[in-house]
Amino acid sequence: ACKPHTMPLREISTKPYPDQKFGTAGLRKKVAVFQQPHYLENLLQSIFDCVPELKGKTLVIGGDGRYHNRAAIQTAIAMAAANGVAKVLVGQGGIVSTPAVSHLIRLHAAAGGLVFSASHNPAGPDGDFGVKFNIANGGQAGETSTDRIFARTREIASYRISEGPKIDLDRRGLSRLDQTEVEVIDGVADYAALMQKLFDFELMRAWIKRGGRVCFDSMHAVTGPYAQRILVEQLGAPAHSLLNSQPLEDFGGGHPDPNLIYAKHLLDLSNTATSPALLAASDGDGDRNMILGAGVFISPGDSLAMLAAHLHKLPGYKNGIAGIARSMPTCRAADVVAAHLGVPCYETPTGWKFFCNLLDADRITLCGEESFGTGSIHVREKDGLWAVLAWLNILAVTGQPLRELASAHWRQHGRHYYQRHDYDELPTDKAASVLEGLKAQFAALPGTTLGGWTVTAADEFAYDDPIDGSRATAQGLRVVFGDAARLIVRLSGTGTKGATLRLYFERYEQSADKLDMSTREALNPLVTLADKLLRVTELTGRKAPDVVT
Ligand code: G16
Repeated sequence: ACKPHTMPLREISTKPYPDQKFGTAGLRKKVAVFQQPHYLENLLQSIFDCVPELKGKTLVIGGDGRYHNRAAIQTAIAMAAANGVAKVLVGQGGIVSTPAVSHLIRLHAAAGGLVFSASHNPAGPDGDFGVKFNIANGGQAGETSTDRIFARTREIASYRISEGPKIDLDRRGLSRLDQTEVEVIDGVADYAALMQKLFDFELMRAWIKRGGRVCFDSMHAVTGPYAQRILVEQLGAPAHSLLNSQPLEDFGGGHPDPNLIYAKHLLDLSNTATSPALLAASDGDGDRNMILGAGVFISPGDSLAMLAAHLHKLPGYKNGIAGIARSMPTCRAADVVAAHLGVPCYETPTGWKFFCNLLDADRITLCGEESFGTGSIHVREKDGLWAVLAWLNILAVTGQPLRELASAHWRQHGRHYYQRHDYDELPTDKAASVLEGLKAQFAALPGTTLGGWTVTAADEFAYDDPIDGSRATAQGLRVVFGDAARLIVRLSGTGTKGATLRLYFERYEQSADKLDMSTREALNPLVTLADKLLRVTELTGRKAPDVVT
């Protein structure tokens, strides 16, 4: 039933906050920062001011269920009402995954969406919080737009908020706040319906019925309800296939980053005699994925390449793929498949938003990043559960174990060994000195032989968007050794404390006797070479990376 409330709007004066610049994926800060009086309100008002298209239109609101999610959602609804948004769609319990928000925006022709999440960053009163703003195509707002919003946050003096009652986020249905219709919806249903269009649910159900086993870890974050509905209720997987599927405000004290460090238990399980055929995990807001099979870990770059090779076997992609894109630091395995298929492969800066123009223009069907992100044209965000279902469908349609599929792929296309080393919370100047030190050697590097490989190029990556002509500069440093290897260095755009330095190592092997090395063994020569070239220990005082994935 529709309960109308007409309450006065309030114009509240406030000071500007100078630190609301969006990073690689929205604005991420400690919860305490977002809890400062008027902090979130300043940012949201700046969005409403800079995006007048929201007036009179629909706004989708969701979050990953972390601490402060519900409070932020109530603020956003009250401000949407005060700023003339016609309709707000909000997920029940405030829970909607990032890819599901993207889908809801597109499905309901909304003018935009707000996602309250700091992705995989730990949650709770001492953890992180974040805001992402997505536009009408379902993708995150581009840099021109977020720069405008940032500029606005620095001059803003007041914001508008409705003083109406709070919305009951746990009860589905329609209500009204001032002139704005607020609908609390099942955040899972539309997403699950989309997955049914893309994948062969009957075939996957039969595969599970025949004894195919899956283990999916939601890491106490947003994908729990999605996995329960799709994997258990719709595909018939036994309930014990799901781990940590209850979303918790502190993610159970964990770090919902699906990689070999934070989901090591899945790696351990995959190496046992009783391993399920498919093991996977997703992150805080449901956009990342990690894929393993019995006895094999599929790196994100490999996952992208292998999905590209098999995608035409899945119902939603039966016409094949138009092209592929990967972020610059992601290994070049996808490039090899693209060349084999005769489709283009685009190299973009880190950040999913750079894929969106290519997706909108139908230049690409599939895209992915080394940071455990994979997705397709079905939405404008990376999509963790989508990747898991795509792999499940591939296992069901080929009838082959994942390990065999991977070996066959490497035999046909060669293998890209890959690893990322992170140095967290460095003083910004020290992190910058590593980049400067490498840049200073750029002119001298081409033609020199290091560790047995010859440098073919050394540069700072810049990207010219082929659709809108915009240019993104300073997107990371590359030392390229032809097709054989690459060393990439860049600073993270998602950290919340100090600077995070990332080193990426990639080595390509095609000969049959070099396809079964351990990643560590394969990359050791490159790591040694990078030590000499970058002098990380000397410049930062750090002896070893904090995280190796
Ligand atoms: C975000 C972005 C991704 C990016 C990743 C790592 O992921 O959406 O495009 O690859 O961060 O970025 P960086 O290397 O700059 O830290 P998420 O899942 O955190 O939203």
